[in-house]
Amino acid sequence: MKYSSILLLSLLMLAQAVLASTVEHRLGGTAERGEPPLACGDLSYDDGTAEDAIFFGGGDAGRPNHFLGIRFELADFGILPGSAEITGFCVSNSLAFSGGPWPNEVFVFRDLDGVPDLDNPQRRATMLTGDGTGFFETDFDQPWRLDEPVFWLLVRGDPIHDGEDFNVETDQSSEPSGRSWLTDRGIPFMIQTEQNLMLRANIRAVEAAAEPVPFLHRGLTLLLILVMLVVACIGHARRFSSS
Ligand SMILES: [Ca+2]
Repeated sequence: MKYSSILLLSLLMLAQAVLASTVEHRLGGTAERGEPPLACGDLSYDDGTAEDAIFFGGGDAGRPNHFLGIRFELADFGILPGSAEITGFCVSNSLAFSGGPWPNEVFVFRDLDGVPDLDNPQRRATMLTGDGTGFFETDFDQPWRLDEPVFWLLVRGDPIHDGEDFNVETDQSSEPSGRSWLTDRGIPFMIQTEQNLMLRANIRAVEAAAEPVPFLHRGLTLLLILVMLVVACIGHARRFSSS
């Protein structure tokens, strides 16, 4: 193995170790179970029951380089790009924690070479979770058409929630889907989580637009009508002259 490869591998292992030390799990005596299973959402990678929750040590919901969420692949659900639009989301809220609920900002992003296009959020809305009162569900102001095979749904730090806590529940009883990601230092330090984050997308089918009548067809139709009128006039004139 080349020196540069060893260095890169070492840096990645160090990054994961540092991140693992800062990302904490919230279960352990303080949580009470609410209303499982999660009975909302159209696209999901979780089994509907939360075993745990993740946060970043507390008070980091105002920091944009802290985010966690899911990379949805439409092919996983047999959906063709352009045939559906995301209308909103739903998120698990079955575990109650002291101090909750907390407002967190949820964003929809395009995929840009395998990572979220953070500079161009497509949709956003605020969620409120952490008190275990049942799932939270909301619609975006406008739906967003899913024209590409992948999109991201992320809970991301935003200055409007400065000082608030992150709180995203996790399914740890089913196999990791490989679609859940998190970071506390931006895109270069994103890692896949073993837990399936319990954030779900709500979608609906896009109705096919009516086929516009081509201009050429309209022209031919008008020409045909004109010819029929001329023929009718000529026939009428002949009958009139012969009578
Ligand atoms: Ca579970």
